[in-house]
Amino acid sequence: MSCVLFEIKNKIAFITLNREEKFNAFNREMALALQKVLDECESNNDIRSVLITGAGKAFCAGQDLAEVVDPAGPGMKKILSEHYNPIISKIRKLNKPVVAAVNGVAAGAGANIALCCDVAVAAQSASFIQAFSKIGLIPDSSGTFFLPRLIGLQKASAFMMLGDKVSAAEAERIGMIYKVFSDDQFKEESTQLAATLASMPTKALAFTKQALNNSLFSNLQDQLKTEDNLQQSAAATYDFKEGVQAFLEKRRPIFKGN
Ligand code: LHQ
Repeated sequence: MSCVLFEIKNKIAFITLNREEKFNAFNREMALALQKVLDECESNNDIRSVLITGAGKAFCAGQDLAEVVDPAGPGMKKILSEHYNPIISKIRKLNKPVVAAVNGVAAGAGANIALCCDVAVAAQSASFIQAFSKIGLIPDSSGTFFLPRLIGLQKASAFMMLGDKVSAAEAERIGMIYKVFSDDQFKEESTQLAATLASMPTKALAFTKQALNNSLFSNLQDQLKTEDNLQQSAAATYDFKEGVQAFLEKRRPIFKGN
């Protein structure tokens, strides 16, 4: 069985981290397989939203710690540069919305991969742990970039230094994630969210993502220019014409993603 499952259905790419017995911890094989399917999501025009989840009880327990001490393993140097950093860059650059559907515990790099997605939702029983300090590491996989921006420096510092377990409800309350769904409804609700995103004007969402990426480091004047440029591109799409036409005709728009 493959360590990353990939299925395209109704314009949604479903990616499932699939090392259930290891709580979907990343080894090299899984990290490279995830990169491969993210590339497919980028290039395949039939895909209009992406949903990442975990098989079984956990979302992802971060790095497989057995691999770190395995003399035949990739070694510390490659783990960030060849595994996690390309995954984060691919998700942030992906020209479609990416939903993290956090079905269970998300620890270490697993938590931070979820938090770099465009929309992170969690099941009521899920939790988030910045597990790094407990093993003498620093938070990586973009955690030090996104977490303080999501929840502020104080809570980010405390969670990262203490390695607290943050419940899904708390994560929602403090703005770490978008929403919590009950365990019963989680699969259905997170799929519905991905379906809604897949029905929206895909190019406008990609330009929105580009503008948000830029906003993380720009000043107001630069950001206004970025919005201006991207808005010209959005206004040139079919979906923009359809959206305006549908409004004027008092009907629901049918977006095609181009
Ligand atoms: C695991 C793991 C795991 C292997 C659960 N590895 N087997 C970057 C730079 C370079 C190197 C290092 O890494 C990184 C990035 C990182 O992600 S560092 C952080 C790595 N992750 C952790 O430190 C988390 C370790 N895991 C845990 O703290 C717990 O397992 C959590 C809180 C995730 C879940 O706790 P429980 O619900 O009590 O489950 P469990 O501990 O019993 O785990 C279930 C199974 O999964 C168990 O296997 P077993 O055969 O005993 O049933 C664990 O050994 C295995 N597992 N995490 N990271």
